[in-house]
Amino acid sequence: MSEEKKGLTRRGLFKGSAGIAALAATGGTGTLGMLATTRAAAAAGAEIAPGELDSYYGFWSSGQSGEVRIMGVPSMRELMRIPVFNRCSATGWGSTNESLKVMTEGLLPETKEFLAKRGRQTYENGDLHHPHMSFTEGTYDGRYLFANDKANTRVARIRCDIMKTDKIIEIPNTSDIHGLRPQKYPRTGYVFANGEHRIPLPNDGIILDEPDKYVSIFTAIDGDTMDIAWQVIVNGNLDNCDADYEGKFAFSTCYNSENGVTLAEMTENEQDWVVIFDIAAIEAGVAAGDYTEYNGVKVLDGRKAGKYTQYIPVSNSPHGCNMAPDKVHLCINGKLSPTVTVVDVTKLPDVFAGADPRSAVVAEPQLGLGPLHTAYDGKGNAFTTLFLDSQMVKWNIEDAIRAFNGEDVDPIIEKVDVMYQPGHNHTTMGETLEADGEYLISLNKFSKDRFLNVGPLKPENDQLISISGDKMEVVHDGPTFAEPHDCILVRADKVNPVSVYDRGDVLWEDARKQAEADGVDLDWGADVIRDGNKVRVYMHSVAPAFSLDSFEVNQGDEVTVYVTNMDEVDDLTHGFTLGNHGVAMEVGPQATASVTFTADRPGVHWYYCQWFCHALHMEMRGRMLVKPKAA
Ligand code: CUK
Ligand code: CUA
Repeated sequence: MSEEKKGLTRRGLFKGSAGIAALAATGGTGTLGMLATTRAAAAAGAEIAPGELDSYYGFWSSGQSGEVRIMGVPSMRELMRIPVFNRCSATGWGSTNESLKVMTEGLLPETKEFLAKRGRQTYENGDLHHPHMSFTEGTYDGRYLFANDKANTRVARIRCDIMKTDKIIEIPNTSDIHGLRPQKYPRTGYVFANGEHRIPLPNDGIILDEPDKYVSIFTAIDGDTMDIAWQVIVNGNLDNCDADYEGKFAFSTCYNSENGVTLAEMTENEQDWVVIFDIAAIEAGVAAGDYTEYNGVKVLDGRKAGKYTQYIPVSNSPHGCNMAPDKVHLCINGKLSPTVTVVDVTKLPDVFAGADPRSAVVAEPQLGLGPLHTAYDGKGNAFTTLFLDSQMVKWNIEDAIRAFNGEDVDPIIEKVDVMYQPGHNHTTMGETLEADGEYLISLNKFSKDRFLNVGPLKPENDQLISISGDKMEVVHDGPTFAEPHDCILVRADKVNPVSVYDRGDVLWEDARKQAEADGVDLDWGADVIRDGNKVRVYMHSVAPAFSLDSFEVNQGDEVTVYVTNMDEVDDLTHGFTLGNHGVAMEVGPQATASVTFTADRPGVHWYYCQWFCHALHMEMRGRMLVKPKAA
């Protein structure tokens, strides 16, 4: 990667006051009255000029919006949105046959039935909290992103070559997938997913208001096939999770050890747990048949501490669960307690061998009010969000251990105000062995007065903090719509998407098979095939025209339109929108997309290309002629 791409050139240029003066003189502001953050951004190299590329990809969750967003960091420019659990008017996600296949094939049979009764093929919403990239040997490998849907108990996979979702599976036996992390070593491998809310197993109505019989389930998904490898029943509600750098353990924070159903019951105990999963022991248990099968999944019982699970007591209601890139320390964020509990994962084999679970705790610094999540700079320091204090606290892990051992040291290095109420934070490459300590993101739940008032519903505020110097410096404020919980910051050279699709892509293999069966050329077709009351329309597009400028069907026909974009040019996306039928889809260069609908409205209906592709883009259109049924 070039120095330019990494942003080092600018960083070098603008470091120090001389650089800032130079920027003020040449930046066209006319005065020296630059905003404090602009000046700080320039000083930190966080300002990216027009045409310059960012040094990191940011993959942002969008919470209840159900999508993943790609950001450029440090510019904080939003580059793209990847529809996942939501529907998308621009791309047709949720209405094309290709996207519906992804959205429906992994649903449980009873869910399909439930939705079909409501005239739907899939859910229309999702609550996506945790997007994380696949790993090889402890660092990002650029293959996939995985993400959870808390609302409808699903896990999705996004292909990073084309930045589209290619698999969505519903997780049986559990309710509301929350925490999600990929296995870091030797590779992903497993994707670990926490079922947050406790339900009866099976949840068939036999057990209702008997909360002591509810269970929570930890799921391991095979990231290559997106099949469920195994599940483990645990005690308490699972919240967030992570994995170690040796492929031995996974961890989950666990609240509600009281097994309560009301807030008062759930927060009654002084202590909750972090659950430790021994991966090799669980695999051996599966091989030995020590499981019960529910919905075709092998479910092991880890409710009692034993060979599969251990429970390390921590303060009531912990939240974030973050493995440090030093390969040793796991931070459990206190939430209701002002502490972070530091577990030394090298001591976990002793715990499984019978040592006191608390013997693995090596530090418990008091950091401030409402610690939710922790990120790392790869230099021994940790950064923890303080939700209630609206602060980011930088602290040193070794100093925290020394203080825990009775030495008179303060592990806290610095606190900086963020606006306001931060949830997740994330550092550049911070959840990998290549943590580089350049930038830190604070995803703040409230923006209050930071932006123009847009009514009662305010945006969130994502702040970028430079951490490469001695002092933390907030260098950017950025509003975001509902609701980033989590993000990852990936060095740009780790991600290498294509610009033009491969005609051999599996995405349209169903279309390819149907075209073959119809004796039609999917690539260059201009054909209308009638098959009873089913009509298949094949057309291709080369700017600025579709290969069919009209086709005729009968009222009541079930029509499938296949559009193949034969342009081979970067960024030359066409589309197909059929007026008054709720049909619109993106067709990328060298891609095929298809959509099926009933032609129930007699008359003339125009279809047009909805991505501005050419000087004659407005002329890129045609007519569907629908012959009325004989009266
Ligand atoms: S959770 Cu939202 S701030 Cu779903 Cu990772 Cu902590
Ligand atoms: Cu093709 Cu616009």
